[in-house]
Amino acid sequence: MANVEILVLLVAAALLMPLRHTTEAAEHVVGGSAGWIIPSQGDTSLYTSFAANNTFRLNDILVFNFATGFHNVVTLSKKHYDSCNVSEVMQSFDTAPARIILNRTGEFYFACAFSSHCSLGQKLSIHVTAGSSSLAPLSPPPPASRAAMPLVAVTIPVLFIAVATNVLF
Ligand SMILES: *[C@@H]1O[C@H](CO)[C@@H](O)[C@H](O)[C@H]1NC(C)=O
Ligand SMILES: *[C@@H]1O[C@H](CO)[C@@H](O)[C@H](O)[C@H]1NC(C)=O
Ligand SMILES: *[C@@H]1O[C@H](CO)[C@@H](O)[C@H](O)[C@H]1NC(C)=O
Ligand SMILES: [Cu+2]
Repeated sequence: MANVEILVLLVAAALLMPLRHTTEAAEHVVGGSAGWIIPSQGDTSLYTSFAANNTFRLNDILVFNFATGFHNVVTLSKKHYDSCNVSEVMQSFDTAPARIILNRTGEFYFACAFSSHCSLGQKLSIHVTAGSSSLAPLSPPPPASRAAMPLVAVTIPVLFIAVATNVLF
């Protein structure tokens, strides 16, 4: 009898595991270990490749690490982002680390408003998608590495159910 109860608990835990996984907001550290800097001459695609390498979902968090007082983070319109015009900003984050919640879908345009830093490549544009999980129907087809996750999430509960069924019947 006790064994059956333990199995039921295991099945319940296995079913809840993927749920918790998919509702967690991801944190993205902008520029990785380099942080939020003026990219070096040989690495001007630092932030475009960072944007390309990440999937940003609603309520994910961007973390900008920089030297407070030497850089900042501002949000801009697309027009001002494209021309690196930082005279009119939407929001300004002046203290590091700046943690910005991606609280809507669509494009976000970030730059540093310190003199000429934006034109030197300290700018980042990202696209935020609605799907908060890889199982969401609206999200684009997941890349191969992500596709493994739902498979594991489905396989584990199925395994437990199979074990439980064998014991019960
Ligand atoms: C993005 O991925 C490419 C290819 O894997 C890698 O060379 C590059 O360093 C990555 N860039 C960042 C900012 O993570
Ligand atoms: C920058 O944007 C402001 C506000 O929209 C505008 O008045 C100014 O002319 C722009 N500067 C340049 C160099 O385009
Ligand atoms: C997102 O958060 C910012 C503050 O960081 C706020 O100004 C903005 O109105 C919020 N947008 C939505 C859609 O809630
Ligand atoms: Cu800067």
